[in-house]
Formats: sequence, structure tokens, C-alpha cells
Amino acid sequence: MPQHTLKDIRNIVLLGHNGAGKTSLSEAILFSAGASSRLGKVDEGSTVSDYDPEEIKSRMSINLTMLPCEWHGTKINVIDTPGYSDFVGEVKAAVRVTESAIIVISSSAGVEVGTEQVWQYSEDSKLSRIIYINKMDRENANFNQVVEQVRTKFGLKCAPLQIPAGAHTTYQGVIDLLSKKAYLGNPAKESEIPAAMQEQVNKYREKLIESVAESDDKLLEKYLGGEELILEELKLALHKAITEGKIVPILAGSSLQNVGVTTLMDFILTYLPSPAERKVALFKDSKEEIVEPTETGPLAALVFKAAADPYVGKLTYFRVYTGTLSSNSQIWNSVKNAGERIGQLYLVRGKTQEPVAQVKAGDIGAVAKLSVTAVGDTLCNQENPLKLAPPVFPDPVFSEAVQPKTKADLDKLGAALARLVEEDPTLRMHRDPGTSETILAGLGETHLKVAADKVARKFGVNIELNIPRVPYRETIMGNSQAEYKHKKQTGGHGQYGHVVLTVEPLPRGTGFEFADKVVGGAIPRNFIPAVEKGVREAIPEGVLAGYPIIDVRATVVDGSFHPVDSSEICFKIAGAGALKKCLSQAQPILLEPIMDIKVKVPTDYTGDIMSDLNTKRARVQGMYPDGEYNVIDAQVRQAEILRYSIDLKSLTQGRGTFTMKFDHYEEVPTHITQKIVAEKDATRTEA
Ligand SMILES: Nc1nc2c(ncn2[C@@H]2O[C@H](COP(=O)(O)OP(=O)(O)O)[C@@H](O)[C@H]2O)c(=O)[nH]1
Ligand SMILES: [Mg+2]
Repeated sequence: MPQHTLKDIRNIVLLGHNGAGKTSLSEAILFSAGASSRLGKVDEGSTVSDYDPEEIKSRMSINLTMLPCEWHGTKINVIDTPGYSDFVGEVKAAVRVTESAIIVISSSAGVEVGTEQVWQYSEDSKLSRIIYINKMDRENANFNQVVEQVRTKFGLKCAPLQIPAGAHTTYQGVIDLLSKKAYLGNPAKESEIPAAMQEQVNKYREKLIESVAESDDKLLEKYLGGEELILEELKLALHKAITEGKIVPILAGSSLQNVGVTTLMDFILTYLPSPAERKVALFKDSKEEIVEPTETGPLAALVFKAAADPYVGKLTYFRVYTGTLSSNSQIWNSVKNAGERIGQLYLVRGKTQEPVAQVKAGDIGAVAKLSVTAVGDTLCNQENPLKLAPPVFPDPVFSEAVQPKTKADLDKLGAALARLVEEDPTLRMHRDPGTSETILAGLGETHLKVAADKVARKFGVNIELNIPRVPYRETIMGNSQAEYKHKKQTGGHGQYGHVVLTVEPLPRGTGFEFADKVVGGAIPRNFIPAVEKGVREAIPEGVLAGYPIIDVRATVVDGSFHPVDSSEICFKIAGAGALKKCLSQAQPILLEPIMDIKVKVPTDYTGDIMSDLNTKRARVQGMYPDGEYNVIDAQVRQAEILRYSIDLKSLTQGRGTFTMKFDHYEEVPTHITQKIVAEKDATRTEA
């Protein structure tokens, strides 16, 4: 493909509910543009977009996919995205690097949960939009009904620019309301409007012209003055209104039959903005500067995706906002403050990569094997360290404990998970010191299942996912004093260390403190650090159920030593021993994490959510409205909400979202403590 200038590029993300037909539409676009030689089908696993084995297996998109093609000399960078909410990270990345979105809605299902969500994302990112009502060939296709639904939900700025000719078996194409031409058949042929539809066309056209006129003061004056508006000025005004988000045109088609797709592509060229029409916000030393994009200006390219490719290794995707990035060059990562060597640049389409010498402003490319660069970073020149705002990803809300299936899997686990997390900014991994489990956290059950499949396939590591254990902590209620004498006489040199320790509880959130109040050299100064070391090494395993100790101060108050037999190791052992004894005598208790959660649900669901939170014995702290939603703030024991993302999905048909963060520890009720201690004792005797 030849290089394109800023004006000859359109960056477009396909958004919509899972199953609306985004991937099928992307396939029809590629085929119509001649970028693929046959029209693949999702149901046969033969599309350019869903090429990943996990996508073919599940018959749905999981990743964002770059699908560039050329239409009448203009490059359209189509980005297909997943509709399933667990993969919203991919959607957020794609929305960040595009000027426009096509929101795909099924003509039979209408506006769905996912439609509402992506509408919000596109609104937040101020994208220019088209609504494309797909599946017009379906038996229960109902264009007018979906249009009404869209206008009720998203406002009157959504207006049909086309109407379909026929529906279901009689569906043949679309009528363009502005030009009053019909485009029927596949490939589309310009035809006269069927006589029976003339009246309907006139009605919708009048409405459309009114909306277009309203978007521009001069046009409105003319229109109200009764003057006829000419097609060219209407087109210009419509382009401007769409670019500014004042009008969201509604189009129709059938991706599966490839009808209405070339008219959509023509529409993209005429009405959606090119990168030249969007100013770029650059940050230099935290100061924002708004500039016009140019190919010759200083370089600023945003990294929005990383993926492990079987052939070229780690592939990093970037969008150039201004300047030009060249193959085999040295550039600067302004977020990491480090240089980076750029090798061969590629234009990616599905799973294939075409090597290119340069990627210019407005375009999207990829490069293999970068060493320091991660998603969200900006690539630039060292003498001009610019930054672009990174995509904003949601925090994980669902965790599982990762268990390797075999010893061989264990050895490779850490490295494989690290690479997985590097690729997917909505995945996190950590090792919980309290439970000794490796925790993988993501956006939902499906997200983690797919991640597990991926480590098996890409890195050859087989893992199991289990419900994680609650990271309890231990502390004490009372004060105590105890001593521990480590004394051994084994032939020649003996061992001697003697420590007297006190413990006292500290306020929640203080952690662990060590103090030294030894006077008169009962323990020589040089051994005190050894005592502290022994005490600190004993903290991770409490005396009740083996959980880490927090909110305790241990003070060494006395002891004794032997001039010959005492050593650091002896005082370490005595310190650890004294702590254990002290803790056992100081009314040890278990603490559990209490989480702050914020649940956002459509108002109708408030009652159901409240009663569910009630059964989880959550403490509701407050509630406030946010548009058509209610946000509920509550505190709840972590043990109760380990699977909350699953519960919330089923309670709200996927409409609810929540965030969760650790707030504080609280004492575990006695009967539950007894259960946990008993379980711990059982595993101890097993081992
Ligand atoms: N009848 C009909 N089915 C379609 C059309 N577009 C997509 N589908 C089917 O709808 C299902 C989901 O399509 P897909 O493109 O994967 O949707 P996505 O999740 O939005 O990417 C598949 O079974 C497609 O064959 C269409 O225009 N007409
Ligand atoms: Mg798809």
C-alpha cells in the first residue's frame, strides 16, 4: 500500500455489543476494498480479524485487530474490537487512537447493554460517530424501531441518513437521503428510489435537512428563509456537524451479505474526519500544548497495544500523532526516560505484517522487540521529549489463585505470567505474602480463563485457576512479656542467646514495630540487630493460623549473654522464639480485609443490588445518582465478594460495574476464626 498523507487517512474503531456484527462488518469492508480475496465468516472461523485460536474457538473477538484497507485512494484503518465487557481494555485502547467510531447495532436485537457502554466510551473520548444498523437481512429486522430506540436512549442528534430498501428476504440495499439515490444489490448499483418508498424518503429527508441546517447558523438562516439548500453545502455542513459530534448519522446494511457496505465506506471518506482535522494535545514538562499534526514536526507516537507474535516476537503497536517514525532509527521513550532502538516497522493487518520504511503522522504501525517500552508510553526524539495522554484502563475487579499443573509448569510460570501481564494492561499479577498464592487479577471470569488458555498456547505453561484464599492477618488484643533462652552445649564451643521481650497492640494500620529498651548491657549492643532480625523473620507466620502479624510493637527489654558461646545466630533464634511465646500469651486474633466497593448500576437495579449487599452483610455508606445510574458506596468483607463480578453481572444482565479497593482490617468474628484455625490445623497435620 502506498504511503498516505494526513488527509488521506481515516482511523475508525468498530464498537458494539458482542454479536452485533463488528467482525463481520470488518470482513465485508476488507473484501469490498480488495484487501482480502474472499468474504470470511465468523461462524466458520475464517475472518481476517478473529484469527487468534482463542477467538476461533469461542466465535467472538477477544483482541483489538488492525484491519487497514484502501478505498478510492484513502487509507481506512479499521480497528475491530471485542464486545464482551471482560475485554474492554482493548476497546479503551482502540478508542484512544481513533478519530471516529462506527457503532454497530443488530437490527433485530436493538440497543443492548454493550451498545450503551460503548456509546458512553465514544462520548467520553469525543469521537465522531456513525450508527450502523446491521443484519437488515434478518427475519425480525426492524429499522424504524431501532432508530426510535436509539433516539430515545442517545438523543435526537442521532438521525437516519439512509433508510433501508426492504428488510429480511426483501432487503436489497439503502437509499441515501441527501442525494436521493438508491444503492441496491451487491455490488451496489446506483438506482432510482422505488416508487413505493418515495413518501417515506421525503419525510426522513426533511427531518435530516432540518438537523443539518440547525448545526450551522448561516444554513439555518437560509433554511428558515425558505431557500433551497444545495447538496454541496449540505454535505459540507454535515461533515462538520459529524466531526464535531453534533450529528450522529444512522446507516443500515447487512454485513453477512455485504450489502450496504460500500455505501458505508463512501460515507466514511466523505463525512468522517481525517487526522488532519484533529488537533493534538502534547505535554512537555507537564505543560499542555495543542498543535496541528504534521508529518514534518517533532515526533510523538503513542503506544497502545503489545502482543506476543509467534513470528516476530513481542509486537508493539503505536499511533503516530505528529512527525514521522522511521525504520532502523534511534528514538526516545519520554515516559521511561530511556532510549529505544527501532528496527523494522510494519503495517499490521490481522495476523500479517507488511514491512514499511516509515509510519507518518495520522497512521498506525507496529514494531518488534522493543526493550523498555510499554503500553501508554510515548515515543519521540530525545531533544524534544513530548508526551501524549495514555489510554485509561479499568482496574482489575476479579482475582484467582494460579496453580501450575506440573513441576515443569511451575518453573516457567513466573516468566510466562510476566509476559502475559505485559501484553494486557487490564491484567495484574502478585504474590500474596500471607497466603503464599500467586494471584492473577483481571476484569472477569472469562478474561482470566482466556488468559490461562493463552499462557498454555503461547508459552507452554499449563495452569489451574482457583478461588483465592482470603489474605487474613494476625494481631493481639493484650500485652505480654516472655523470655526465650537458646542454649546448647555440644562438645567444644556452645551456643547461648537469651532474650526477654514484651509485646503490645498498636492501632490498626500501624504495621509492626520493633523497639530496644535493654539497659546496662544485658545484651551487648552488637547483638541487638540480630534479635530484631529474628523477630522480624518470625512475623510472616503468626501463631494462630500462620498469617502475617501486623499492628504489634515488640520491645526487647532484657536478656543475658555468654562471653564465648553467644553469637548472632543464637540471638536471632532467641528473638524469634521470644516473639512466638509473647504472641501466644497476648490474646492473638485474626483480622480480615474489609474492602471499599463502589457499585454503579442503572437506577432500576438499585433495590436488587441493595438486598444482595445486605445478604453479604455489607455496610452501605451512601448512594448518589449519576445520570441514569446510582452509585452505591459500601464496605464489605473481602471473603464475601471474591466472586462479586460474577454476581453483579448476573444481577444486572451485565449493566452494572464496580470498583473495589482495600480499606482496612477488622477482627474476624470468633466462630469464623475457630473455623479458619481448625482448617489450618487440618492442613498442618496432613503435611
Ligand atoms: N443474518 C446476519 N447475520 C449476521 C450479520 N452480521 C453478522 N451476523 C452474524 O452474527 C454473529 C456475530 O457476528 P460477529 O461479526 O462475530 O459480531 P461481533 O461480535 O460484533 O464481532 C455471527 O454469527 C454472524 O454470522 C448480518 O448482517 N446478517
Ligand atoms: Mg467480533
